[in-house]
Amino acid sequence: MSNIEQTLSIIKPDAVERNLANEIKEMFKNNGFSILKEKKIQIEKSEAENFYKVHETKPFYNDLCAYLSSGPIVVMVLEKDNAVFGNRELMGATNPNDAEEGTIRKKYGISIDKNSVHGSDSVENAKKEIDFFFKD
Ligand code: IDP
Ligand code: MG
Repeated sequence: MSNIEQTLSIIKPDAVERNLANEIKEMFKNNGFSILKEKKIQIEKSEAENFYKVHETKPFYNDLCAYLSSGPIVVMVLEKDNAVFGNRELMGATNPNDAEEGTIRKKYGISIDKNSVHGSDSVENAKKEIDFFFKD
């Protein structure tokens, strides 16, 4: 049975800065994702703080929010069968050193903070994150 889902993907500043957005988008398309919506933006630190609210107690929260707002990002709504899990698989582990061969983070990630992409971790969070960036 098919289970079409949408998920939110962000190409983070380290990857946009290295002009990797098109290559990363090709990886999504080659893995069966449709890019339904897409925009290149730069967000304020306060917006990053709202986006990453779940991490507010973590020691890396401040650096994470400073980083996500440090340069342009590409925000996308991806769709395919089981898109949330499929995107997490294609992204690879949070730390690029632990990511499997063939994943985006293995291929392009520099470090645990500059790990090139964000992806929603559940269907519920995907809905919230899509609304966060694309609600008119
Ligand atoms: P995820 O991006 O794989 O879902 P999360 O645990 O949700 O990973 O963390 C969000 C982001 O915070 C990560 O992508 C990474 O950039 C950063 N991060 C996570 N853990 C650490 C850490 O221990 N040190 C520095 N940055 C971290
Ligand atoms: Mg996460």
